[in-house]
Order: sequence, then structure tokens, then C-alpha cells
Amino acid sequence: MRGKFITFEGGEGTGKSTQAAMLALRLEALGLAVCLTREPGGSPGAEIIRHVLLSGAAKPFGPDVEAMLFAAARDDHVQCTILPALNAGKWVICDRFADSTRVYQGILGRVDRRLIKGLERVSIGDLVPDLTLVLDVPVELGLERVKLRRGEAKPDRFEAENVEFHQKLRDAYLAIAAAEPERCVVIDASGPKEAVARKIWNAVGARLDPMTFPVHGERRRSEVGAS
Ligand code: T5A
Repeated sequence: MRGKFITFEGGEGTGKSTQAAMLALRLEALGLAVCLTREPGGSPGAEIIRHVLLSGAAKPFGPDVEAMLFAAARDDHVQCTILPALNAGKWVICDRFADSTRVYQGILGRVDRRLIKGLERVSIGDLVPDLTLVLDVPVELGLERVKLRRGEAKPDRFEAENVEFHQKLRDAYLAIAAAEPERCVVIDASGPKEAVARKIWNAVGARLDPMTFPVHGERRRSEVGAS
């Protein structure tokens, strides 16, 4: 049986990486096989492109080229990591996916919609997430969290943009979620980590019902509790 594909989306510091890891643990506790991955990156080739993008080395070439590089990374990631895992029956949890290109390059970078669509067609084909969790926090809170975590280190290519950029980012994600309610759930991620994790678990349960997914390992549903 094909696995399930869950993506986490949202602006900087909304807690995507934290919550993706917490969800992975919770699914594993049910005995499910999980592949936790991220973009840009998630495969050896894509991790090399990640470095080029986040260092800012590609910025002088403009948003069109950045969009092409994100798509090239995604193509490698889909072929080498995501599809093999789904075909093996794993639950794939991906920290950012195609919505990030739609928002950062398409809406913020003003890359032509036809180019974004064409790149999606080439890089993901008909692969659509079963569920996209859009983590939402006020911009100032997200940036504060990122700043706290960064300490004295330099902000990356996108963290360095101004507050207006991040507000547009937030609005764009909410617009995608409103346009595709069958795929997306918006999660208010401004509370403590555990409270956010509970909201996510409820959304995953309501949409994908992991408790009924066949378990191939030794642990059975009755053994893991359902708190
Ligand atoms: N990008 C990516 C594009 O432009 N186009 C694309 O197609 C793709 C795929 C990726 C960058 O690339 C851009 C978008 C990004 O700018 P990244 O380094 O992978 O860069 O960074 P992000 O994905 O933006 O992730 P961040 O690490 O900035 O934010 P997260 O993952 O949302 O947040 P997280 O979990 O790392 O948490 C940040 C800090 O907050 C704390 C955490 O402990 C951590 O210190 N935290 C909380 N604190 C209090 N309460 C909570 N509920 C908290 N949750 C987390």
C-alpha cells in the first residue's frame, strides 16, 4: 500500500522543522514507517543545490534562476527520496515543498506563473501531498524565534528580507490554504510546541486516520495508546 505524503509549509520560524520531527515520532510510535525529509534538500544532489541557494550565491541571477534551482533540487528529491519512500509504504513528512516555490519565487519574486507551473510539472508531475499543514504565526513572532535560534550567526538569504516581505509571505500561504481547503489545513502555531503538536495530530487524525493504516512491524495499535 502506498504511504501518505504530508508537507509542512509556512513562513520563517513558524515551527515547521520542530513540528515535522514531533509528528514523525508520533507516527513511528504507532508502528508506522516514516521518512522525515526537507526542502530544499532531502537527497544528496538536492543538498548541494540547497547550499547554493541559501548561501545567496544564486541571488544575483534573479528569481527565475532561483526558481529553476529549487525545481532542480525538488526533482532529485522526488525521484531519489520521496517516491521510493511512498512506494515502500512509508509516511513521508516533508518540511516545505512546492507551495514554497509558489510563494517565495512565484508571489514574492514575481516569477511568471507559467514558469512556476511548468517547473512544477517537470519536477513533481502528478505528485500532490495528501495533506499540507500551513503553520501560521504573526510575522514578528516568527522572526523573533529565528533570531533567538540564530544568535550571532548571519541570517540566510530569505531570513534577511524585511518585515513587509514576511507579511506578504504569510498572506500568500493563507491564500493558498483558502484556495485548496481539501489539501491544506491552517494551524495556529503561536502557542507552546506541545499545544501546536496536539492541533497537528488532530488534523492528521481527521484527514488521514493513521490509526487505521496497516502496520507491518511488530507493534500493534492496542500497544501504543491513543492519547
Ligand atoms: N525556499 C524553500 C524557497 O524560497 N523556495 C522553495 O521552493 C523552498 C523549498 C529554507 C529557505 O528556502 C526558501 C524558504 C526558506 O527561506 P530553511 O533553513 O530550511 O530555509 O528554513 P525554513 O524552512 O524557513 O525554516 P526555519 O528553520 O526558519 O523555520 P521553521 O522550520 O518554521 O522553525 P523551527 O522549527 O526551526 O523553529 C525555529 C525556532 O523556534 C523555536 C525552535 O525551537 C527554533 O529555535 N520554536 C518555538 N519556540 C516557541 N514556541 C513554539 N511553538 C516553537 N516552535 C519552534
